[in-house]
Amino acid sequence: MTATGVNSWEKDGSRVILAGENFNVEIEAFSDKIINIYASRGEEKSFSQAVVIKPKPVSLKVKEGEECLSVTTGTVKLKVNKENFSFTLSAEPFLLEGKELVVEENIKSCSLRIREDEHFYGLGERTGFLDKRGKRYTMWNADCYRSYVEGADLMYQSYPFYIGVSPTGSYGLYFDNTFKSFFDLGKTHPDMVTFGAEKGPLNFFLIYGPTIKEVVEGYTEITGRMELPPLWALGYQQSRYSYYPQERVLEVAREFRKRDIPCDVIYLDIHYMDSFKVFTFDQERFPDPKGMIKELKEMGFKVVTIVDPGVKVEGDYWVFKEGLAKNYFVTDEDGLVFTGKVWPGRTAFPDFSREEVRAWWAELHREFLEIGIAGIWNDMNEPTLVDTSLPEPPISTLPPNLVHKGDSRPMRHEEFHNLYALNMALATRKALLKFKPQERPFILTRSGFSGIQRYAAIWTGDNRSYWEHLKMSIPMLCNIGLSGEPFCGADIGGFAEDTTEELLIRWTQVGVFYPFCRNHTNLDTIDQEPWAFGKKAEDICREFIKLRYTLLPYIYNLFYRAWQKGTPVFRPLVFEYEKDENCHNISDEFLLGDSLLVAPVCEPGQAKRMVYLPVGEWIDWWSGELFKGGKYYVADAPLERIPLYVKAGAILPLTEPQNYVGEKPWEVKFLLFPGGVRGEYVYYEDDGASLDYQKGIYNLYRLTYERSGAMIKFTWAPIYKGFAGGQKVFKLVFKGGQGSEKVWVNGQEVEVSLAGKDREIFLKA
Ligand code: MIG
Repeated sequence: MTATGVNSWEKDGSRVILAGENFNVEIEAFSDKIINIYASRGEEKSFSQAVVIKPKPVSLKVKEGEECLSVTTGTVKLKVNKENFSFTLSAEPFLLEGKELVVEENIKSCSLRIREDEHFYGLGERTGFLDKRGKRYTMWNADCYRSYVEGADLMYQSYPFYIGVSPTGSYGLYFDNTFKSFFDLGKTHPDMVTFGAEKGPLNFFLIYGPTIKEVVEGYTEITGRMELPPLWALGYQQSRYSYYPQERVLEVAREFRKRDIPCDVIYLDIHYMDSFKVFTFDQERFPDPKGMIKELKEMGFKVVTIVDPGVKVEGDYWVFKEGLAKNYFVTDEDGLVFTGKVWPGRTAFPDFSREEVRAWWAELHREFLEIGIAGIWNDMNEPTLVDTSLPEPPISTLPPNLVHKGDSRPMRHEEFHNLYALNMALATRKALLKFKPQERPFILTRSGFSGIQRYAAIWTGDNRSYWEHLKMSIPMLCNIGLSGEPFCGADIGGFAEDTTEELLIRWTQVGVFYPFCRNHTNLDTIDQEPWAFGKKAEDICREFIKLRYTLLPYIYNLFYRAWQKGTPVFRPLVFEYEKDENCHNISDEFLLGDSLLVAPVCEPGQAKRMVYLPVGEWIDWWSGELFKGGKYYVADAPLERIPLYVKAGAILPLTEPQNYVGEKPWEVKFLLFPGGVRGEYVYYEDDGASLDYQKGIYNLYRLTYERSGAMIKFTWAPIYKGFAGGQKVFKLVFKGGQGSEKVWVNGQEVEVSLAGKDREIFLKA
């Protein structure tokens, strides 16, 4: 508790400054739901690079009482106790009630009282279950290869953001501090959240919902949203550490086509390089990368190469020479270039905090991008040091006192550490936009910080081929999605150690629903391609990978929503059903969008599992059977099936599977699953590749569905037309089996009796 109180206050438009004895607190409204709180001893307020929000003109109203000062935006009210600087946050006319918050005397941390019925989500990439209550986490990017288990603290990425959910409404808290920080969500004091950092400002945003959806929307207003990915990046992707030589890469690609397994991307891991020197090719292993890429392109494959930040220290290696000559590497306090060991041995680290270094790094991609490399994969960018000449090499990072010169002011590594990967991604994005100005950039990164969604997709690093890790990927990806990064996935099959036939099947069945869908494995592990375990596994994997391609229009539309509102693609049930107590900690089921519920099998030998279906009606994807929600069921899950349900009333845009995106134009058909009473779907369509959509070159259609008794009314209407190259005629399929008697389309009766059969009609664009 703090001794200091509010001595005076002053209002300036959307800001109120409360002056205390020992510190001031500035309250600034960025919108009627987004409030920034900054405690200082008078320093100038600034935000980290994660923050991109522009304040909307909101005028704060202040009322002074005997003991309290109330500050309101109209929607959110902060009551400040003048005695001790404690706040009570509430929102009217919504429910958020009495969230008490105390700025600690040291102004390094802050505490909030936890409600008994409160649950916590977000915090990005974290191990463990969905609800983070009772846990403590440190925000400090680190390679967690060895510690990747349930109790792991440090992970590759940091998102100092959580969502508190209780029956009185949801709120979010984003702590804008890039130093090592912590969140204690009721671990040390069961009824208190405490967050803070040793260094850096106590500067945070409170985001009012009242729904989780609106909190995420607010959070991504603060930290930004992803743009649309190129469609091919939503296809199935194949990787290994490492496919080489060149002939092996081609052979893997040919296998996919020969075996009729769709695949869009193949990855080149570190062995393509000459002595692990970035921006080089090993001449023996890859004598003709350009020819290889061309041949792959003819088969419909894209190539993504790994690029690590560490630049090998070697006198006549041009990247090192240039970087050294231009002073582009991170140095110590005396200005000496820092070197540490990674794959190439001694390496120097580009100082991505500076625009000129990012521009240089971008330029280094020229040749790679000119020979047709489609996307870039950034790894080891925590950044990680590992002396690979040692048997059990210790993993570490750059020392805290190194110097980053920065664009506006210098920073020590302790401040820039968590932003290193973000800025490397920014540099990489610059490269892609420079050398492929007509194309949407694709970047995959291992490390990141809040805001990384603006530049890159992420994968969850070096998981293991364990059933536990298959299971863990679900809450982990759910929470990453809630933390503003929709484009995420885990290595399908597991990275470290050997996978098994059954695990690969089960993992592929889940992985085809990951927003980012890539199979990847470690050096020296057994093969893990979909055909690696013989016909049975191959047939099942093929069927599921094809299912992903069938679902691509639906998945792509979820990315459209992510672009618009920051809405996650891969969602926990609680995202859609936050009032349903049963959903608060479901970690072994998830939703893809709002219409598909997936209940994976995460244990060997299991052919049935318990499934919770939330309120409403659900249709079994495989059998068409209708289930009442709000209940638990025992679902059949033989090896070739994963329990999968469609929300009744849903409209899903699907297409025929193909070998790769763009092989043929999509022929989207809408599947309407009657049930429930109404449904609405907005369909988004564009060219899937260029940046034209940002200029309004896309189409939007609205489809609605209403059922009363035996009557179904359906409407179809364009709501925006800006893209002439769109599909001309769509098929609409009413799934039968629900026994409706009459179907009307745009006011015209088209069919009597659906009972038991599907009925197709055509919709003109
Ligand atoms: O551990 O580049 O997480 O996906 O295959 C070594 C080699 C460094 C770590 C990445 C992994 C990648 C591997 N890398």
